[in-house]
Amino acid sequence: MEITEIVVYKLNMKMKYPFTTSFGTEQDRQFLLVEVKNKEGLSGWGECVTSEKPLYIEEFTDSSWIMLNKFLIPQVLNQHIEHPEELQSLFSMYKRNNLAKSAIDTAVWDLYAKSKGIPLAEALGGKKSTIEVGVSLGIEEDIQVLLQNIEEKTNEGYKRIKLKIKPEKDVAVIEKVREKFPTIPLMVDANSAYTLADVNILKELDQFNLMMIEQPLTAGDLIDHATLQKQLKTPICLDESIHSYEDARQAIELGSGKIINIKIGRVGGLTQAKKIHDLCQKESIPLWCGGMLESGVGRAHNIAITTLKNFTLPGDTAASSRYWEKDIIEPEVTVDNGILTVPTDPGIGYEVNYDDLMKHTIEHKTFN
Ligand code: OSB
Ligand code: MG
Repeated sequence: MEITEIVVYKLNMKMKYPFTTSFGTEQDRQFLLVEVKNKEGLSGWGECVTSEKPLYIEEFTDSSWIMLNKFLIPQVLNQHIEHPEELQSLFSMYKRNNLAKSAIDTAVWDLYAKSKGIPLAEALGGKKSTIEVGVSLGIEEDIQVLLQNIEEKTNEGYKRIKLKIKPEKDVAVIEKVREKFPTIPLMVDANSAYTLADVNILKELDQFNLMMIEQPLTAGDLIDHATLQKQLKTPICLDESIHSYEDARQAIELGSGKIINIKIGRVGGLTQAKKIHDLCQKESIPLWCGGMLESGVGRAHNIAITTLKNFTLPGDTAASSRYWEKDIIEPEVTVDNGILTVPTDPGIGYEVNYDDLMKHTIEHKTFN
């Protein structure tokens, strides 16, 4: 594959509903798409799943824009690349910036699969033709609104419900949820809002038969999570603590959690995601695929990686309509009773609608 042109698009896309986590509320998504083109005129697409502000992770849309333009794109433009795994050595001298790296990595994987005429899932070694998915629900001021949201998503058939929590919006909320929905598959995500000083609150969550507690402690931490896991019956799932294969290996060795949420962006792309997958499979650590409120492009990559064997738990890849009035891909991602059918067309298996893309694009830059 010879990559002859790369286009970076900066988009603003308003979600249907605001989404509130322990770190803030987001409704206007600002993120990047990367299109890599080869001589034959094929396009591969990747999403840089940043936000306007560095609230979830240290990267943000403008920092990734610079990272891509100044450092990463020159590494791949007009290069001959046989396989997407070669990006590992092309990018390795640049530290972190995984969301930016992932945008190119995923686009090159898409282009690679398209050039072979096979679905991305197959190129990654995935075998599933359908995947089970859950949904992540934001914090609500009004508990009645939250209960209604849970009822709606449960009726739609999502395979598990994830609730965002933060201090003061935790035990009492989950207690009310469990009163109304005693048996639904339920988990919580704290996005690093607690410390070991809150161990008593976190222990109280043990009584609600939760599938897991996601990232209760500081982003990047492995040691305190290991201390906490020893005191909890509920499995801890790591999100913001896992940025690489080495993080995953050390987390498993330390016992920092029993489950890992893989986000393709956070680990720097599909090659790393697959490597972490293989390690976790060997170590009997179940996985699921996390979400970053993606457009259809990022969503398509999430679907493809979830077809790997050890993604045994339902992830956050809900239908396009849960986020968008109209997604930028065709067809849009649909979910039927919690089951998502993996596309079979080459590459990501969805077409980017160029008119819709340009409607949301505030700036774009072509490299050739
Ligand atoms: O922690 O998993 C998270 C959204 C933005 C940033 C971080 C997270 C999330 C979600 C929503 O939980 C996942 C989704 O529906 O895409
Ligand atoms: Mg999370």
